[in-house]
Amino acid sequence: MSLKLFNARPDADLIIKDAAKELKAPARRLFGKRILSLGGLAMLSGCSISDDKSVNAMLRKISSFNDEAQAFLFDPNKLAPTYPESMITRPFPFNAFYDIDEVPEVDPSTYKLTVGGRAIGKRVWTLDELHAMPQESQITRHICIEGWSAIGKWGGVRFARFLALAGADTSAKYVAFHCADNYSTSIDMPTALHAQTLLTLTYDGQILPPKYGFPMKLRMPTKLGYKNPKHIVAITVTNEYPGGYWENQGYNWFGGS
Ligand SMILES: Nc1nc2c(c(=O)[nH]1)N[C@H]1C(S)=C(S)[C@@H](COP(=O)(O)O)O[C@H]1N2
Ligand SMILES: [Mo]
Repeated sequence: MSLKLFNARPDADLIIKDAAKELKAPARRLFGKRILSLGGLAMLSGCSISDDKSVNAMLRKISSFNDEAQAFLFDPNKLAPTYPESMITRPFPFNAFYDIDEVPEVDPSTYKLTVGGRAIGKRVWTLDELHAMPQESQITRHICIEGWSAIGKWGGVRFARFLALAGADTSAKYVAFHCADNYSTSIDMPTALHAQTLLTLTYDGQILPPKYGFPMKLRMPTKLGYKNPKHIVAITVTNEYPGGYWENQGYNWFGGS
């Protein structure tokens, strides 16, 4: 690695911009103040930047460093802001990796939620059983990485309570979700146990409509939109990194908001 090489890259500014996107403030400010150069970045990550493959490897490394930093900075006791009813965004936006006319139809009479992996409690749940549990609601802001945010009201079961009844090993690292539309995502255990993480069954006081994830959406105001799975059919508690639909395509895994 020579400094000449770093400076020779005509796309150095673009690479630094990409890397900056992967980092959250205050690390991002180091770029703004020009304290971190492309060369400095390569040295920090221990990667060479001689070709595009190694640049990608470096960006991936920064992203996983970012996951660890975010996990470290996550305060399990800090609550995300909540809002009054008057601030609810109407109509609330729909988003998925397909158009609204392709929203999956889940049959509530045959639907079952399964829990797998590191859990020794109840493993199969019907919707009636989930509705019979104590319900909470929250009015919070959903932030999508595609550049929009909206305030909505979701109601359901506190996920920490659900995990306790499922006998989940809460010392495990990850909780993974598989959805009826084949979407998937996974979260860290501290976020799974956060007080505002709800297994939601309703939207704005009504049964969750198909477009918002019937029969259930895991709602986390501490995480970006793509980490909030809709149409969940299976939950797995695991120590093996599960990834996810967007995460496998390069979205940051921790995805805090
Ligand atoms: N099953 C499933 N869950 C999903 C998605 C998806 O495509 N399928 N998209 C995610 C993204 S990127 C966003 S922004 C939100 C959108 O939720 P909404 O339609 O309720 O606004 O759902 C998230 N959960
Ligand atoms: Mo999103």
